[in-house]
Amino acid sequence: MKFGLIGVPSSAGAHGPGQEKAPFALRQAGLLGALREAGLEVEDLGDLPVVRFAPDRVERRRQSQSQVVKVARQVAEAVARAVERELIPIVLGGDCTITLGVVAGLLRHQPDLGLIYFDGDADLTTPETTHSGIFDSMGVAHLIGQGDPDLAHVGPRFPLLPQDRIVLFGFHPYEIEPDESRVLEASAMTKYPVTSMDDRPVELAAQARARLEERARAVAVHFDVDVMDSAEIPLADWPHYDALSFGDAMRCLSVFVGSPKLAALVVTEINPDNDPDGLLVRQFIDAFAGALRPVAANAARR
Ligand SMILES: [Mn+2]
Repeated sequence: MKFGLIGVPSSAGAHGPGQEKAPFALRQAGLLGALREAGLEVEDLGDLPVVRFAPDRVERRRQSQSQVVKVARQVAEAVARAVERELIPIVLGGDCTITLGVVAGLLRHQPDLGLIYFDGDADLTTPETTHSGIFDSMGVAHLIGQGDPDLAHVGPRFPLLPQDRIVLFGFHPYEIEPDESRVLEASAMTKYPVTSMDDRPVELAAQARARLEERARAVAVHFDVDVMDSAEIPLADWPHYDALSFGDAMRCLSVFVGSPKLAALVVTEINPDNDPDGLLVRQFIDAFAGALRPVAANAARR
């Protein structure tokens, strides 16, 4: 069991620039060494081309659509190549739309795929319902076949995922727009809003993982750092308050990546501009490598 690290320095689908700097900041602060020290065998597959956010004055409700689609296609290629070599991709974003590319790439080899969407948002807006036109808040909508046809068709099938193969974990209801809320209520996705967790998020993470493992042969994990409380670790591009604590989020992450069916891990929404002295990124790397330590133990047992 070996991992392939892929950097996606893109803020094409973001609310503003900054996230394109994350792979460099994580590498610079020693991510690779920390993962290896945690016992993981990791091959560095390098970074895709840098794509920096630019406002789109023409397509106001589909901001930078062609760039977002292009990046997702490149991610799908890189992920598929890694899987061909039997590496489990660890993908460093970049904004959340890169997960569409990760899923598209994984599906080429494993159609029986489930996704844990560990995120402070449900990302269910579409160009029809959006106020911003920013694709970063539309990822899940496109996974289930809604929204922009080009983006929803980046993979080998449409829709990319059946709704019952998606678990939304950690989204905050106060971040959900009324139109999203209607989609969410009617949907067959498994939902764990952060407001339902009380003092047992880790127990619920295990339950969520088990429910998905029952349905799918492989499990991809999307981890948006905005699922963590910005009052505690303000790394996310778009701050979220009243969210999971840093510690609880890392314990949940550890449960998710501990799945014997782990197919890929995506980390999104780190904006190094929020961390000028680099201290938060280093703190993040320590905790992140710690969360992945059990994966190394699993690998040794395989
Ligand atoms: Mn988010």
